[in-house]
Amino acid sequence: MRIGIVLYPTFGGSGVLATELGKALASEGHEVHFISYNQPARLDFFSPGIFYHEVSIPQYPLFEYAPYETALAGKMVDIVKSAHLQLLHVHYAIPHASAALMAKAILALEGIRIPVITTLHGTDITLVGREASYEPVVSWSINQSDVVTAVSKSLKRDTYSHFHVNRDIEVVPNFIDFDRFSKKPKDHFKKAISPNGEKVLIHTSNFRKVKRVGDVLQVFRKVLDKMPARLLLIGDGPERSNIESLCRDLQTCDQVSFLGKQEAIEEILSIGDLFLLPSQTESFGLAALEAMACEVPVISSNAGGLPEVNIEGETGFLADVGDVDQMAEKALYLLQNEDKLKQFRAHALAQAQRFDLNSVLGQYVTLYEKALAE
Ligand code: GMT
Repeated sequence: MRIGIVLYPTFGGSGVLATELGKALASEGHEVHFISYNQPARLDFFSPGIFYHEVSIPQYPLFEYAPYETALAGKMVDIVKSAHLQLLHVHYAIPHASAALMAKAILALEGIRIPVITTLHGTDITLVGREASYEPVVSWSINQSDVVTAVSKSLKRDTYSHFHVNRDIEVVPNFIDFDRFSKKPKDHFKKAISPNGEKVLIHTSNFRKVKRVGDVLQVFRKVLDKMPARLLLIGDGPERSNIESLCRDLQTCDQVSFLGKQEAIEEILSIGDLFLLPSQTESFGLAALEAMACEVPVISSNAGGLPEVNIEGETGFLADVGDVDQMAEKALYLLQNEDKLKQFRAHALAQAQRFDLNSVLGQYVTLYEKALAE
């Protein structure tokens, strides 16, 4: 198949997922054309069968806000025609779905049929998409897409409850590539981070408010009150300076390392004992899945799709959003009990294996075939 993938090029979950999906499709022999405003973060190599098309947005003095959606739709029209694409798979509804539908309508006038598959990822539904000025366009583009997928049952439910949607939504979960994400022997690194065998807690995110990174620090403070430990914070974003200042207020700075954006996350996860994800909302929680694939149990909130990924009392524990006491109590329960920790590590890996890339890839391909057949 010749597939166009429209995505955000940043380190965010939807962009990472879309890039990995495209790479996997290409390795199965499909021709994949990525369309975005920048080179996607994990697409920095050459591979036959993978193409990247940059959307450039012409500037004009009249524009206070450059019309990205128009430029994106125009680019899609161009690439569908020149590369003879058979379908467009857009990741994150805003503005990718409506731009794809605009391209589809333009192409229809020329007798070209191009199905649009829209994957809803999370904040496009639970947060920003609900804004009154976006909602009608998001509802319309979900209803008009040929196939719509959501990354969890929870996100599917949220879509029906927040939007005027009257069509089927398929649940296709996030996936993990075990060729990359598995526990690596990194003893030298562990020794450098925790020379006296301190337990290592890890959090990864884009440091937006929705991730509640402050809760990560609060939980860590409570753990530190009972035992020596280290906290590794991976990622960067708007809340970073607030978190640094909270780190000073809580007197945890000597035990916390801000690692910034990291490419080889699996190597860092390999030295982890516990992963913290206390998000306000989380449609799936790809970061938790990546940790579990590296045999790291998870303490998370019970928001959104997290209970579908992190199984209470098996792969980790869940608590209400903001309940840092409960999260710290459960963290200590595991960190102070070697046998339990070992058992939870094994369960975390087994649960991650249910989201193996190879099985989820097949689900997308089946949906592509269905869209092409209609
Ligand atoms: O929250 C992020 O890290 C970014 C966001 C995105 O769309 O780029 O991630 C969302 O999509 C991921 C991939 O499907 C999910 O695993 C995340 O749970 C989801 N984030 C939220 O719902 C907050």
